[in-house]
Amino acid sequence: MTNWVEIDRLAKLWVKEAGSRIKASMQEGLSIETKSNPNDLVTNIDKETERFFIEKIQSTFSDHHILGEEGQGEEVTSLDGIVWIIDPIDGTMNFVHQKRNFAISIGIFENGVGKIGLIYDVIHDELYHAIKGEGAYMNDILLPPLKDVEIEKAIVGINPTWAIESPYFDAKPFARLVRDVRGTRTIGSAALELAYIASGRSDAYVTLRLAPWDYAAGCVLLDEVGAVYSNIHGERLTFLDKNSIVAGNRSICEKILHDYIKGSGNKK
Ligand code: 2AM
Ligand code: CA
Repeated sequence: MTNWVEIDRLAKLWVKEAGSRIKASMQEGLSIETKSNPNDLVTNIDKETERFFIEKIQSTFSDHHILGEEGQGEEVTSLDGIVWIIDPIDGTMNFVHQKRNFAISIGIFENGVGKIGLIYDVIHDELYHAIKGEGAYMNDILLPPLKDVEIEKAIVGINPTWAIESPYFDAKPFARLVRDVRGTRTIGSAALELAYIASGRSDAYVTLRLAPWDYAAGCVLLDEVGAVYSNIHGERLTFLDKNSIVAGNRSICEKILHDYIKGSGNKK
């Protein structure tokens, strides 16, 4: 039988070690490249951190699979078995420009079911972690179940560009949402957006395009506090392809999906 407690112990150890390495590297010069567009950044530290995890996982759990953002693991085309879904640095733009608000994000799945979620806010030394069915924590603090919140009192994470224009979706419902909520925030790391929902710092997160490594760990945390997540059509998220996301407090997500997004024009 799979020893999830032992996997969790090692994963936490490696996340902390990787965090220390990232911190140390920030004293040195970064090598920065762009990927899909001029604002999609990757650094030598993203790649080195991913390699660090790949080496640790492969030498300890030879039968586990690794789906990493920088693609240095194997090509993963199925979620059969145990799959580590890794973003070595989520929020690379923050890492490069702001030197804070980036995270290591690791979701460990078994046959498509999220079993362990780890999101490590390196600079604040805040480790959000969960094992399925055993509650979510921020460091040693157990995170309580989320309570319903009215939309007028909600803090919602959203990138302002989605409320201006989008290649995928009509922007008007997002502009209305931005007007109606108490406040909007853009952290710039999807993993931290989800960790903030799990810890009650934020009530929802809406975004039109994320990859599985951006949200895999966060979904494990969200399950443990009674939060919900889907794509913007209210359908289940998949963990091998890109997805839009509405995540957060159940009451807010239902309202966003039903009163704001439903019936709006999807451009794709
Ligand atoms: P990254 O820093 O690991 O690239 C920024 O709002 C959030 O969106 C970050 O979590 C960022 O992850 C993610 N992101 C940025 N560009 C993306 C893209 N082209 N596809 C999917 N997610 C992206
Ligand atoms: Ca990344």
